[in-house]
This record gives sequence, structure tokens and C-alpha cells, in this order.
Amino acid sequence: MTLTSTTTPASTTESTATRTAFRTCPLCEATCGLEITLRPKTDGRGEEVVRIRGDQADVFSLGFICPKGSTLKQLHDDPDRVRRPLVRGADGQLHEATWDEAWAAVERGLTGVVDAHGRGAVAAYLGNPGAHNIGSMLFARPVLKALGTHHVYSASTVDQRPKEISTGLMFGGFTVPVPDVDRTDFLLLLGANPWASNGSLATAPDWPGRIERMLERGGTLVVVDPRRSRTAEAASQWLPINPGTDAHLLAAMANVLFEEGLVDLGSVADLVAGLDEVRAALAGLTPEAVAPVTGIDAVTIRCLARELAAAPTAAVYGRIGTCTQSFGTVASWLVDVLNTVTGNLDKPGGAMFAKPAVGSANTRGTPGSGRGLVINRRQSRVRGLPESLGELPVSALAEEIDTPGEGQIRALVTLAGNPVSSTPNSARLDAALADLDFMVSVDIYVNETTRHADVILPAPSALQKQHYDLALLQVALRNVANWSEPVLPLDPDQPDEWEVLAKLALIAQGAGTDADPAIVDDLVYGALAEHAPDDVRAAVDATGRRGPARIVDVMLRTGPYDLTLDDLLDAPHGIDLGALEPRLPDALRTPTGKIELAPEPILADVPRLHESVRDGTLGRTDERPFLLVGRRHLRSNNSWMHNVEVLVKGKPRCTLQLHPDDAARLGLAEGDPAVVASRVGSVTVPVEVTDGIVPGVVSIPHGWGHDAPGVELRVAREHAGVNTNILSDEELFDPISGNAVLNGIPVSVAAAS
Ligand SMILES: Nc1nc2c(c(=O)[nH]1)N[C@H]1C(S)=C(S)[C@@H](COP(=O)(O)OP(=O)(O)OC[C@H]3O[C@@H](n4cnc5c(=O)[nH]c(N)nc54)[C@H](O)[C@@H]3O)O[C@H]1N2
Ligand SMILES: Nc1nc2c(c(=O)[nH]1)N[C@H]1C(S)=C(S)[C@@H](COP(=O)(O)OP(=O)(O)OC[C@H]3O[C@@H](n4cnc5c(=O)[nH]c(N)nc54)[C@H](O)[C@@H]3O)O[C@H]1N2
Ligand code: SF4
Ligand SMILES: [Mo]
Repeated sequence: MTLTSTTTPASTTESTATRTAFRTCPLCEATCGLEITLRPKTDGRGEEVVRIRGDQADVFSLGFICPKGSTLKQLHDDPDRVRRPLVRGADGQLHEATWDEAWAAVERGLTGVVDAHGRGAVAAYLGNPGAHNIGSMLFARPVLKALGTHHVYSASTVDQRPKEISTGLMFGGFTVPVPDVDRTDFLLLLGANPWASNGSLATAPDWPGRIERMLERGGTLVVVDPRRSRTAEAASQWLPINPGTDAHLLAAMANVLFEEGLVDLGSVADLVAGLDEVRAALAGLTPEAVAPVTGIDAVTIRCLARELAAAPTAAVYGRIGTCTQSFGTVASWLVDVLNTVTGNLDKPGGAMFAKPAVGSANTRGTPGSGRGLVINRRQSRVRGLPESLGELPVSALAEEIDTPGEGQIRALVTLAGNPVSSTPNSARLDAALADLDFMVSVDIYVNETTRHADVILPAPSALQKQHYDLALLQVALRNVANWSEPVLPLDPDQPDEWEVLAKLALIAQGAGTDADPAIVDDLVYGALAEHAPDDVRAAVDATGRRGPARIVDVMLRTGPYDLTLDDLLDAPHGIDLGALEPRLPDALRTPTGKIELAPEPILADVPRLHESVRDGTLGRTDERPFLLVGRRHLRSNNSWMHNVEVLVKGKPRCTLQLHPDDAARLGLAEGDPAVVASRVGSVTVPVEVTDGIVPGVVSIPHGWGHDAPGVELRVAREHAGVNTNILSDEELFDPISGNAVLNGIPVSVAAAS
């Protein structure tokens, strides 16, 4: 039984009593509340899920759900989901093993590599689901600490790292402004498609509904995207842009504001440092100058800048398309430069800061100033790519494995990650992983990456885990707090995910396979409870809780709303803490206590922006005249939900979108196989002809290509598609963050012979 459950009377059609449980969906960043109906299994062994639908009473999602949310049932029941540890045997195959056998294999494998090559030969890769999982959010860090290596990689450097850096330098800490969609008059959205993704670095259920209500209020939505996405279709205006030129567009808009005297810093005027430096750095990047590279004419750019300045409230928001490109950090920075110079920063209806109940560095310590952010404190061994936030860019992972020498990676730990599917030059990484001395994965599937593991340690299904959105609520469009209890019990012998990680940390540290995960739990709790008043610690101790529940409890009690975990347990639909409120200057964590509008590492990259305007090719060559971009689909979630039949059935989604003019020129028709080739690889993929893409640009979604030998995903294999990251070039990256360029990759396209 779970604390959030209520037993309801048996319905007339069902012979046995059902009960309803509530939990937050952990699949994407929208944090929808789910209402889950369960009934006893006919064999009497526990319960099964009957139905999952949106929780009408959820304080944030109000019943909204997408087609993925209800598939937590299919994911839980999936016969391909790994339920017992797998250990590679002498025959080279993965076999089911006991936990004791698996832990012994992990200890042998890690110790072997550390003894032979030192701790610096072990690497870790952290994947996206870890950010949606309270166990890994609290217990992945101890694993990294215990490994004691600089080789730390994550999905963040194929994602939001440029934004973390631009906002970290401007505001300090993880202090990311989010567009106040519910109250804004004007939303300029670049490189995001919330109709498919449901929003990112801007957490809110039902982005489409929120935008529709904004439009009904008379608001304006302008979408900047090389594709006419579903979001662009709903917009007041779609501005088709050449990939990788958002920074050019935003710089030109800033110049219009400077030139025409439209700069108005509003309520943050006294806090802004560096306005003149920004003006000087951007000088010359006029609408007329950038029009040829962006593909957007100068008059349109000028009008857009004036409209943004004139709107009573406005927010500029950029996401994956603006981050995973060559000017990722500069573009991410310019988004907030525009929010600031139009007086929309920290203003209702503008770009605001969430105030989460737990987990936020900008609600702790001294209000108004802090350590800021220092990047590039060290560089990767082979190519000198920059460190940020304690990690190296994942674009460097393959070469760090396959290049011999001191510090070469010989063992890899993956935690909820599928880098073979998600990161640049996949074929090279795939080959490199096959060559490791040892690899261990905490995961739920045998997929493109984990098929290389020597040990797979299964995590429980989402329905078997507690949940609190420690990361996402830091960027929520409304302040809420929501705790979920497990809906179903753990399988016999299955440790919780946090216990798997705690044990892994202990073994990595050399404490042996018998060490008790409780030791790590006490350490994590102790570090967070260190500054808590004695009475708070006593109250938490009195609950007898362990693991994430105890930790979240102390964080809540010492957080800005004075909540307790019991308060959240009493509120299965969540607690609404209200609309966002202005938070400056208190939320700032820069050393100066100012908004650093002109951070030095970012300004240092602006000359390259000027240079790219002069060059004008955007990387296209005669040999590779197209630019490749990605896209997402509502029924897909990165690489790992294609084993759910209801999500993959229907016409294939892994297609090459191509403009009709380009298709005609290349002699390609709908459904024809096309060969797409970049500097590093080529794939053959069916063509989808559409005028909803800029000529000279093509698009393939990521996360596909499930037909490799050893991949144990029976449904996904039937809908395999191709892995677009075979085309992503590890030499194309944003120099400030080292973040991969996944949009704007020069490719050739030809009919397959
Ligand atoms: N070309 C291109 N590439 C991209 C992108 C793009 O837009 N274009 N997007 C990038 C982005 S934004 C991201 S976030 C990355 C994602 O990159 P990754 O995080 O590496 O990939 P995912 O597909 O999210 O794979 C997640 C892994 O976690 C496992 N898993 C799922 N749930 C759990 C769980 O509860 N516990 C554990 N332990 N494991 C679990 C899955 O089986 C899978 O192996 O991909 C990036 N790659
Ligand atoms: N259904 C679903 N939801 C998801 C995910 C998923 O895989 N499926 N993944 C989750 C994750 S991990 C993330 S990070 C978020 C991402 O959330 P979003 O950022 O909304 O991601 P996308 O839906 O890929 O939208 C990116 C858009 O950028 C456009 N684009 C490409 N290149 C450029 C460019 O150079 N400039 C501009 N302006 N636009 C460009 C693409 O055409 C695409 O329409 O989604 C999350 N939600
Ligand atoms: S939008 Fe995201 S959080 Fe909401 S139900 Fe769908 S996958 Fe889950
Ligand atoms: Mo992501």
C-alpha cells in the first residue's frame, strides 16, 4: 500500500476492488500528475495497473497528460525490461545473475582497471533520466566522488550546457530565467517545439494549452525555427531561419534596440553591469548584415525588435535548437540580454526565476551574491575541450577511450544513459565501447550502449520509485511541490535505484561488496543536514525515514517555504506555492552581486560571430551543401521508449524531411531511400517531402537505430530507424561549452542506388 492511495469501491464491471494512486510523470520535463488505477492480480500476487490518466486535481497539470504518460504501465510490464542483474560470462554473452554475483563482478572489473591504470582510467556517463529520478539526483554524485576521476561526461553537453553556462556567468548558480507564459503578451520562441517536447528548461504541464490561452488573450507567439513545427503552425508568425544563426538574429535585434534608443532595463537597472561592453561587442551585427546568413530579411528583424520592445510584457525563450549549435552559448546569452534590455527580466509576464521548495542553490547562502561560475578549469586530454560544471564534453568521450596514453579511459560506468544513440560520431563511440576493459551500466534495457556492458545493474521501473522533481522545479513556470510515493512495491531482492548507486559508490571507493548502502545515505543526508537547526534534525530523525525521503524532508524543512515531507504526503495532488514572483537581487549568485551582462568568456567568442557573417557559408561546402537538424515527436522520448508498441505503431517517424525543391532536384520522392553523409558517417533513411522545412536544410530525429546485434528490444527492433548521431561530427562544438553541434551539420544527400 502506498501513502497516496485511497481504496475505492469495486466498480460494477470489475470483480475485484480497485484503488487509485497518484504520482508525477517522470518521462519528460512537464511533470504532469497521473491518476493510476490498480487492481489485485488474478493470481493473487500483488497488483497490476488497470489505467493511467491525467490527475484532474493535480495543482499544476489539472488533468493534462500526453500519450507517453499512460505508458508507464507498458514500461513496467515490458518483458524486455531488465529485472535481474546481467553479467557477461565466459561465452561473451550476458546472463542473469544474483545481485551478489553482479556486485562481485563490478568489484573485480573496477579494481582490475584501477590497479592496472589508476582511477583516471575510469569514466562515467550520466544520462537524461537521471535528472527525472530522485534516487540518482541524490546518489549519482557519490558514485562520481568515489570513482575519483576527471573523466565525467553527461547528456548535458549534448543539451543545455550552453544555457547553464550563460546563465551561470550572468546570474550565478543554476539561476535560469523562464518565460512567464501564463502572463506574457509576447513570446519569442527559438529552437523549441513544445507541442512535441512539452517544454524544456521551463517546466510546465500543457505548454500547448498555455500558449493557446495566451493567444486567446490577444498575445503574440513568434516561432523561429528552420522547420514549420507544430508550434510554428500554432504561432502568430513563423520565421524560418538558417540553422545555427539564432545568435546572429538576436544580436541584430539588440542592435536595433541600441540604435533606436529602445533599451529599457526596467526594475533591474541598478543591477546591470556591462551594458556598454555588450553594445560595443555587437556593433556592426545589424539586421542588414545578418540577413543573408539568417535567411530573415532586415525589415522583419527590425520589426521584430520593435515589437518585442513595445509589448507590455514579453519573454524570449530558446531551447535545444539554440543550444546544440555552433553558437550555443552566445545564442543562449543573447536570449537573456534581450530579456534584460527590454525590461522584461524578473518581471511578471517576462522572464522570471522560480523559487523552488528544495534543491536550489539560489535560495541558500547569502542572498544576492555568491561564487558565480568558473569554466574551463581544465581541459580534456586528447583535444583540450573545456571542462564545465565538473564535466568534460561528451564529444570527447570516444577519443578519450580509443586514444592510447596516460589517462586513457579503460572502464566506463553509465548511469541511465545511452550515449551510443545520443552523442556525436556514434559509430566511433560504439567501437570504442566494445574495446573497453570493463563497463557497468545502471539501466533498464539492453540497448545500443548497454549491450557493451560487462554488468547491467537493473533499476526499478518508474512505478516502483519515489519521485520528487529536484531539478525541474528549479525552472518551473509556477512554484509547486509534489512528492510521489511508489505505486508498486519493488521486486523481490531488487534494491531501490538509490541503493544500487550507493552500493556502487562504496565498491568504487574500495569498501567492498559487503558495505552497507546506509553509510552513503548517512553521508548524503549529513552533508545536507549539516546547517539545519538541531530541532529540525531531531524532527527528521524522529520520522525514522531513510534514503531520498529523509533527505528531501530536511531540504523542505530548511527551504524557503517551511514545508515538511508530511505536508506533501498529505497533498497527493501537490501543493501550489503560487505564480512566480520577482526574485532579484536576492537570487543572484555572482561575486559582484550584479547581473553580468557582458561575461568575459562569452564576449571572447563574439568575434567568431562577426567572422561567420563575413564567411557566410555556415559550414556548407560543394560536397556537403545541406545542413542537418533534428526534431522530436510527441510519441517518442529520446532513445528509450521505442519498445512501447502504442508509441511506435503507425507510419515510420524516423524519416529525412526534405524540401520539395530539393527533392525534385535530387530526384527523390516520398518514401525513397536517401543516403545522407557527413564528414564522419552516412545513413540511409526514407524521405519525407515537406514544404515545412527551409530549402537546403534536412531533418532526422535522434534516438533511433535499434537494429544493432545484441540489442534486446523486440518492439523497437521492428521499428528500428537509423541513428542520426552517426552523422554528428565530434569536431563541431560550441567552443565555450564544448557542447555538441547537433543542429547545422553539413551533409550531402543523394538517392540511394
Ligand atoms: N542528434 C541529436 N542527438 C541528441 C539530441 C538531439 O536533439 N539531436 N538531444 C540530446 C538530448 S537533449 C539528450 S537529453 C540526450 C539524451 O541522451 P541519453 O540520456 O544518453 O539517452 P536517453 O535516450 O535518454 O537514454 C536513457 C537511458 O536511460 C535508461 N533508463 C530509462 N529510465 C531509467 C531509469 O529509471 N533508471 C535507469 N538507471 N535507467 C533508465 C534507458 O534505458 C536508456 O539507456 O540525447 C541528446 N542527443
Ligand atoms: N516527446 C518528447 N518530448 C521530449 C523529448 C523527446 O525526445 N520527445 N526530449 C526531452 C528532452 S531531453 C529535451 S532536452 C527537450 C527538448 O525540447 P525542445 O527544445 O522543445 O526540443 P525539440 O522538440 O527538438 O525542438 C527543437 C526545435 O529546434 C529546431 N531547430 C533545429 N535547429 C535550429 C536552429 O539552428 N535554430 C532554431 N531556431 N531552431 C532550430 C528544430 O527544428 C525543432 O523544431 O524535450 C524533452 N521532451
Ligand atoms: S507531457 Fe511529459 S510529463 Fe506530461 S504525461 Fe507526457 S511525458 Fe509525462
Ligand atoms: Mo535533453
